[in-house]
Amino acid sequence: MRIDILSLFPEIIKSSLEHSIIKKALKKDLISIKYHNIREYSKNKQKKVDDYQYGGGSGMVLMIQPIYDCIKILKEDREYSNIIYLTPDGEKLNQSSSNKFSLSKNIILICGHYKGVDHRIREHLVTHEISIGDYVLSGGELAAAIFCDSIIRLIPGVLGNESSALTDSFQDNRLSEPIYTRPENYKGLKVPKILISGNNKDIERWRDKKSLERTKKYRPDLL
Ligand code: 6GU
Repeated sequence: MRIDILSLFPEIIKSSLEHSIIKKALKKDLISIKYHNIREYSKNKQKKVDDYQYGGGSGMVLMIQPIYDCIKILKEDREYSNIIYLTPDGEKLNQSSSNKFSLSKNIILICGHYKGVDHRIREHLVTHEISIGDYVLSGGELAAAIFCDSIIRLIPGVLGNESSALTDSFQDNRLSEPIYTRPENYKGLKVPKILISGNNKDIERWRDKKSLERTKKYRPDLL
């Protein structure tokens, strides 16, 4: 998979995707991420990328020209099935849409800033508008990093143990069960006995029960 990210502040995203699992996926060439600073595509002498909005109103709007040109150049070299604009008024990302996006070959991500982008970009260039939740961030960069992390870890070969993504919370619309590691007893705080019993069937049943209990308690909307 190749991901091209258009942003005014690519460093914010880059630094979030240079560690741990994602770093390994990059090293193994399971994915490549290219960063494009929108400002570098501006044809304006002062490298201006934003302007006031037509009709009046506060806040600057990202102009269409730099984003249009950058996408045009990228499209000359390969096809993109998903051109995604990250925006709080987009469709909310969830595990099911992450699974779908993780199957893409090439993705373009557009990070808005200030008031947002000229709406013609959304009307004519973008295929999906994605939000990461009902709250507003200063820009799309952190949302882009979250989007990338959530889909990259689902690409086969990225996680060491293939099954570990399948047992994540949300994969079957359930929260995951509680997990523990050594020591068995820490200052009197004990690990549930069943997990040390060695009885795999009982452990499986216990995990299933706990997962359901936690979902009922914290996210009944999932059931
Ligand atoms: Cl994708 N962008 C911004 N700026 N704020 C958000 C968001 C995205 N998702 C939730 N809040």
